[in-house]
Amino acid sequence: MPRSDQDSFLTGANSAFIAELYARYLEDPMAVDASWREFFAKLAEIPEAVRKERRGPGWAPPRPAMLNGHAAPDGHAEGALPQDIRQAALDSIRAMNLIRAFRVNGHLIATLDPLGLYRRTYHPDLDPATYGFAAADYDRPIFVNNLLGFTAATLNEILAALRLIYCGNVAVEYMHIQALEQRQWIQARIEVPRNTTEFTIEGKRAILERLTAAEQLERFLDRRYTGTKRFGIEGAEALIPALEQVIKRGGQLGMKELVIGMPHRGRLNVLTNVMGKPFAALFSEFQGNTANPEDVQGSGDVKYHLGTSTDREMGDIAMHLSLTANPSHLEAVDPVVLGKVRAKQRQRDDQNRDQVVGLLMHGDAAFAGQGLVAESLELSELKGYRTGGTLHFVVNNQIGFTTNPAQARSSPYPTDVAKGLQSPILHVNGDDAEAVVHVARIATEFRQRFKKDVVVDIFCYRRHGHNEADEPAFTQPAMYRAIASHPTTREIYAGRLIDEGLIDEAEAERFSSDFVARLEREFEAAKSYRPNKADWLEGVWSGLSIASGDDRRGETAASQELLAEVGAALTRVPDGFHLNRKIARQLDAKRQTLEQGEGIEWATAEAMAFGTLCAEGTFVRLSGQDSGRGTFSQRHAVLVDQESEEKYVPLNHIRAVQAPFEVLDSPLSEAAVMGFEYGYSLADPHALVLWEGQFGDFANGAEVIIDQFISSGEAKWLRMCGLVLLLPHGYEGQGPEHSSARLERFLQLCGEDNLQVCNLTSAANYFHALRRQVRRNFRKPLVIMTPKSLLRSPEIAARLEEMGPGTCFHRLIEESDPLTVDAQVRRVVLCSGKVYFDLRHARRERKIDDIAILRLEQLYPFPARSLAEALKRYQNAEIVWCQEEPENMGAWSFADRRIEKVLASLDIKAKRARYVGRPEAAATATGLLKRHNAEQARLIAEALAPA
Ligand SMILES: Cc1ncc(C[n+]2csc(CCOP(=O)(O)OP(=O)(O)O)c2C)c(N)n1
Repeated sequence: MPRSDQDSFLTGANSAFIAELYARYLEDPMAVDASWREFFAKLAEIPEAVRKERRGPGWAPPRPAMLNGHAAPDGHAEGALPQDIRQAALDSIRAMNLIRAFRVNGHLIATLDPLGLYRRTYHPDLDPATYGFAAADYDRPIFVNNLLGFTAATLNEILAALRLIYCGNVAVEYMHIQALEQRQWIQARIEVPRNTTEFTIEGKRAILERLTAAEQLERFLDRRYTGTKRFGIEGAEALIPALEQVIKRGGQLGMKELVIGMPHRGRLNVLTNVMGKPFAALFSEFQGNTANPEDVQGSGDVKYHLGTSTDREMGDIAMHLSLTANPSHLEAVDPVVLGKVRAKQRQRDDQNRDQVVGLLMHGDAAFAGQGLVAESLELSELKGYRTGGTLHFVVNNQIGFTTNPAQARSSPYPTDVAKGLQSPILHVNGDDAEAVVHVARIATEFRQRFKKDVVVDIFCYRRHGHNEADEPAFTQPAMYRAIASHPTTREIYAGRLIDEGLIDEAEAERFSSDFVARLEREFEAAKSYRPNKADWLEGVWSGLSIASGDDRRGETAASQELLAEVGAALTRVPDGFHLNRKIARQLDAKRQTLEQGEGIEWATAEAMAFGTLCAEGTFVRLSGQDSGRGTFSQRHAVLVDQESEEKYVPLNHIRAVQAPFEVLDSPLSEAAVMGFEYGYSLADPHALVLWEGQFGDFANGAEVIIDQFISSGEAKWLRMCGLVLLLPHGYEGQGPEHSSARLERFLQLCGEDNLQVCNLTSAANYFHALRRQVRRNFRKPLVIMTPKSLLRSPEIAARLEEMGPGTCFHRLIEESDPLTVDAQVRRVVLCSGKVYFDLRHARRERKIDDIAILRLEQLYPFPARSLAEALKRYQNAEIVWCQEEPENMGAWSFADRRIEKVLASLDIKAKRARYVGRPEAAATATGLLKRHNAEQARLIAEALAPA
């Protein structure tokens, strides 16, 4: 069907144009465009009723067919008069444009707001007059070619159907979707059934029962714990039956597991009424008891952040549900959930991605405001991150704390950010519980059918203040006056079922009293409720345990045979593969170092760690910006055929049966990608999962993920994670933004054995650190400061035997140059990272033999025992801490007191370390290379200065 976006399309000149086209068509059907040909042909089959109407009163009597000077030939199909057809064509085209306008913009006048405060009733796009219809046109039949299920219908009938489908309590935005099949599916799904679901009586009763549970739980909490924060769901109770619908319909369509993320609002309700957490457990937490057994350590967290998991059964449907614990930071959990979904899909071999599905709930202000939402949505279709679509439910209570939508966003809806993803947006009035369940069903079906994100936007209200102790009338008096007299969703729905004669008042009341009686029983049980176990080492985590002791090397050495096998695979390409010439030379050099067993560069040692793990059956996943090649062109984990651009990943061709190596060039996001990898590592402790920063500096774009999840997740939620962060770090004169990964920040986060922070200067140590991560019986996040200019340096290169039998990771590397006798060593310089090589180089050049230099490869857990062991030799030496970072950065503040403690335990002269390095600074580094060089020379000179 030809169409135009212009409102004037059907008026004046265009009407003559259509007549002209029609005349041409009658002369020669092939003379007009195929779509017009089809249209006129269909019009010729116009039902008799429509034709009669057109010839009847109110119509001009048939004139001799003369259209713009073209005589219409006689005898066209079924003898309809051209004038008649011309008018019918105009009516049809007008009606079709009107229908299209409703499909695009019907939502603008939909009855979405339960409070009716922001309701629009008119929009010119939806006014038939805009398309040329006059008042007299409303009652005559119009041919609409099977749209809306009509062949022909009056304008009144068409409008009634359109309002029902597009402007009622459900409003669907989908015309922005480019995929025709998806648009057509939604159209068919909503237009023919007039955008409603006919629920069975049991279905309706189930909805009321869930609404009752949602409402009564909040009331009960309000009564028993008046004034305690619970971020109640009141006003959005329909969310609860909607989630039930996802489980039910999803189960029918192959879902087996839902990974859920949600904010504070309604969380206690979801935890209990959907996830099945015992009410007694919740009440016990309200009474101030911990969620975990007393003997389990950790800080614990507030009750509306806690996660849980459960198995739900509904008839013959079994569904595993896991609600991910999250911090207050709204939306930060989004990518974490996505990563978990992806990992679980791999575990289940869910290649179609229909068994494990992510479900995210959002507040309207947060969904529109937090950039992490857009970053997370962008992962949706990407290789390596795709999860087959997420179900999003926005609890759109039209307020964010005290902020109105007009201040919370520039876009018309909070959901507009998802339009870029071509997701359908299903807006719904939260007071119409059936409508909410209906859209939840459509969303579930759409996700399973098209494997795409879909958004349900529940327009609702927040019955109380932001939390229950807050006074909302300070800022929104009119809204809260309306809410005060507004019936609850349950009351509305119970009334509807009573009106429909399905239940009576007494039964509705019984729904409530039965549920409250159950809550009372649970309340009593809560008094003696004791959580009997922490659930953190179950399922895929079983067999792992809590980290303990100081000896944490693990078995990380590889056999010579395995090293040889991986080395061979690393330097092998398939026959006929057109290798880039430079890469070919690099591979030759690599082969040589491996054969000679020395000079093995950083990236090769890394590949050897990955390769040995994969060969041993451990899946390795590395994700970061440009990680395939490596920011510094050092990795080349993916080789590209120079003719066909086909990709070849040598580490996936070590042996016939091995675990895969997945290396991903991530989108240009830090927070979402790091969050995703964190989620992945939460769900799969047996994979080595790594996130890499382009430069370490950029990791602070993901600070929320680092602070709120990686460093504290185990203490808050008893959730271990073995994620590795690779952060290029080192002062090389590249300016303030390519020097520092902010080592000091990570060190400041260290406490309670929560992290491992390394600043590595040896490729062999890197090999062992990576393997160690998955070769011990516990998991801890590992932050590694990695080299830049040193990547290809022989100084950090490894010997093959340093990876072989009998070798392991070293937290501290002792002096290895020949020096004077220990007692005459006048200074010990302690350092970490790249500065070691500058110091050693200068010491060798200046032929100094009475200064020892020790490297701390791991800063946390601090290797106090090894350091004490190393320092006790140097009876008479002073101790210097030397770093290239400014004094307020780097490891100094962290190391100072720990070194002091070590010295206090020793019977040697030195009692404290002296600082040598750059003075404190606001920016991490100078932007001027000359100044950098001068600073660096000065600090090296000072560290090695005569006494
Ligand atoms: C990242 C972040 N910034 C600020 C806050 C403080 N805060 C908590 S709730 C809230 C309002 C959230 O509004 P909305 O997303 O609409 O959810 P609602 O509470 O209305 O359900 C704010 C600003 C937060 N929790 N997280």
